[in-house]
Amino acid sequence: MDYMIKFENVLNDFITNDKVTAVQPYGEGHINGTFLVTTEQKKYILQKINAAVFPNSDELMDNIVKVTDFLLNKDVATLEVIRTCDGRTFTEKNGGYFRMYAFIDNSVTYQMSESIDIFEESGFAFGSFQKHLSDFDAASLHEIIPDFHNTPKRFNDFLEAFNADKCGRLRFCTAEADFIMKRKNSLSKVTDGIRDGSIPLRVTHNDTKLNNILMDPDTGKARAIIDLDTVMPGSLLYDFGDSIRFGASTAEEDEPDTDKVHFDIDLYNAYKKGFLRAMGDAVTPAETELMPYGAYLMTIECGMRFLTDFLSGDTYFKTKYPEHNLIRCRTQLKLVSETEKVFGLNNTN
Ligand code: ADP
Ligand code: GN1
Ligand code: MG
Repeated sequence: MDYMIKFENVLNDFITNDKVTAVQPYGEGHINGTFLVTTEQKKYILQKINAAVFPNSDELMDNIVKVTDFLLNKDVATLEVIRTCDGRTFTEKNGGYFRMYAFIDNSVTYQMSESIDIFEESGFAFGSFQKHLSDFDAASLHEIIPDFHNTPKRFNDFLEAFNADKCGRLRFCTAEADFIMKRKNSLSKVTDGIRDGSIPLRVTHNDTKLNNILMDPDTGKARAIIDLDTVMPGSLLYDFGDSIRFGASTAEEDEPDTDKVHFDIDLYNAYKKGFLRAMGDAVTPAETELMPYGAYLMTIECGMRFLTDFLSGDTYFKTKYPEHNLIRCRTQLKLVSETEKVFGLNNTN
């Protein structure tokens, strides 16, 4: 497909006095359509916003501008939203919504922890991100995806998809569904804690996987935290746990051979060390105690979401083949059982 031609009218809205020389699909995100745009003078990231996931582009971009402006005021490197020629933060073209970011050069993203140091650095980067946002006005943010990490609600969504079995796929995943069902009473510690005040509500990133950090391949240091679509009020345990579920695994999220997938306690400890180095004593004792549970919770939640999408016909996450969401679910459930063993969590009561 010639994306240069396909997106010509979109690019004309953002780029003047320069000539686009190439447009190609970029990155491994599961949600938006991401393209690297090369011009004679610069590089950009063009994104087609996933309108099914983010139906309100105005509110989405309003959040992102607020957060990036806030970080820039603190001299923290962050995404730079490129405006359209007439000053808008996104444009609507051909029935889609498009935005542009400056391309952050000399950066890489990792699909798994290639070394302990990389993962520790990512812990420091996400911890710093959370610390920088500790005085951000949470009330000024739109709740872009309500109940994003409401795990009991995610379980109900799973149950609905299970009962509907609208694609006839349940017969391929009864063991996985059963594994999740057995844990249905173990999913509410964080939502309960937020409700009764024992866990503080903070401004969190909510999608802290390793490929949402741009790293400098030469220095091994984080350049910027990206994918700010889901910055919303939440728990520190969501950010901590989601990083662990992705980065403390010995394999990629969609490794088909689950024998290669293990929860690695050394990676867990390295991330925790980096995260706490950044957060200092801002972490409460209740949060510290629940860190292993947070890792469990975010991993089973994600496994549940992949299975829900598999049962519903792959309408949410981008997939490359028909069983992709099931394969992803399996890696998460393998990690869940190992996390439970390592930390002695009893979640099947
Ligand atoms: P998704 O919401 O689909 O995950 P992301 O915003 O995370 O989309 O972008 C997908 C990938 O594109 C990232 O993992 C990263 O590799 C790359 N990317 C995104 N923004 C930039 C940027 N400003 N500079 C360089 N690479 C970027
Ligand atoms: C999605 O957008 P991306 O690929 O960084 C998803 C996360 C999941 C993750 C699983 C908005 O993240 O919640 O944990 O896939 N993002 C959204 O890999 O749903
Ligand atoms: Mg992403």
